[in-house]
Amino acid sequence: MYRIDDLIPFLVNELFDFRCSLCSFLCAFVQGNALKAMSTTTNVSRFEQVTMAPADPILGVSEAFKRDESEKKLNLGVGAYRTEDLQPMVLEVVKKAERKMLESGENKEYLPIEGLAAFNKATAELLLGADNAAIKENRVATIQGLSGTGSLRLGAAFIQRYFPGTTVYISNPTWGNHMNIFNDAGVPWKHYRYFDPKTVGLDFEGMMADIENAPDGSIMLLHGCAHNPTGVDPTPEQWEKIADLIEKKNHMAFFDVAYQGFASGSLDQDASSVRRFVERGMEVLVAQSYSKNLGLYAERIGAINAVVSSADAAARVRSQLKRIARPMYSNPPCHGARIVANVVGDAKMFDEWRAEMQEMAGRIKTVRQRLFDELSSKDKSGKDWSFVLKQIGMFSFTGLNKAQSDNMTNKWHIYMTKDGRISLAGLNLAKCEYLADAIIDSYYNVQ
Ligand code: PLA
Repeated sequence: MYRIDDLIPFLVNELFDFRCSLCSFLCAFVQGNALKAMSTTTNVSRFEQVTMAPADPILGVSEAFKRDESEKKLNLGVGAYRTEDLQPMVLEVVKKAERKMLESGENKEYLPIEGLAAFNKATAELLLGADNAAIKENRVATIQGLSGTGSLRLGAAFIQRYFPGTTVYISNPTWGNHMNIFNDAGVPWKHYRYFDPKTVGLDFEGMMADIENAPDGSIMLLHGCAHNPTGVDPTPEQWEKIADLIEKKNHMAFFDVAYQGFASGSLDQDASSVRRFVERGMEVLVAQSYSKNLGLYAERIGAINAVVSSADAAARVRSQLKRIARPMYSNPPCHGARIVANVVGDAKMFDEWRAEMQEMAGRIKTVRQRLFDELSSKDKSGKDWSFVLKQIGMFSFTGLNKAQSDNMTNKWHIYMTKDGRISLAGLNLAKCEYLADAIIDSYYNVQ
């Protein structure tokens, strides 16, 4: 039996709900009819107020390249590896892993939210070294991500949720998408000095001063190796000083490792910056990508790793990263994860991968050398082009300004980003002379 007193709050609630529903129904009715009237009478779309977005500064370059009908055209925009014939390349070891996967009849069931266990194990080991203490002590929370970008985005969402208001410091310049990622995740960011155009090298003093002056406990986004776009990395001694300062200031490093193996040709050497921090017992976030080193651009395979100070904290961080991933995309795709797990988990295939990666890194070094030779022999002014040789990784940061970069594209049909970056991974020996002519023309004849 209910007493009327007990029912009063319930009735009030019901009445309130009914009033709200009635209100929203009436509003929707009026609004719906108004819109219907608008679109039937004036044919105005509700999307009328949506403005045209600008083309992406990197991927938009490939779209413009496709539209160009010139035979001379050359795409040095996006950092995607091409063969000497300027064709995209699928690594032999990837084809081998795919054949193995097909033969074993893998199914297409959902992966867990955190991704393929074998991949997560392999990727953390590749990053930190299989015998790393943090791995042995279960202090690493690894979540498979949608390649480097998606993994950075998960890390950014985690920062927004657990370190609200903390500023992320990003190198100036950097990969253009870094700013978009933190903006969209609602994370405040600022630049730290990184590149000195006068020396075409690292502005180490500026970088250290900015890290020192950032509020204690800030987050420093660092390129693990092969800095994009400058191709300029700190030396091991400078890394040590950067780690000292970050530790002293109680900052946290967030590494973006998009080119492991592509800077030096060695997976271990290219991970040494991250390992240095981890060996000192510092907590770090690390985003990884297999787009470049395994050529898995379209598979969207990578990971976010949180190396923390206890197994207990790692379990909690992992659970929260999963919680962030679930409403974004539910769970990650399996194909690329299986390729990586197969290649890294099989000693023979792993060696084959290393050989192919060294071949890719080697081809880039060869065109780098040839481009330098062409520039030096053609330019009689005595300008020092040796920065082309000193820069590492996929790119060369030419120092060409926007107008000069426009000239490269409009006159010479050479597609590149407007910050003066060229991807040497899209260049071959045959085109080095033509590229050197275009750079010299743009450098001296365009202001
Ligand atoms: N981090 C850095 C520093 C990068 O240069 C890139 C890719 C990524 C992360 C993300 O790559 P992923 O999502 O494919 O793993 N940069 C490219 C491509 C190669 C791009 O802009 O998306 C570039 O041309 O700069």
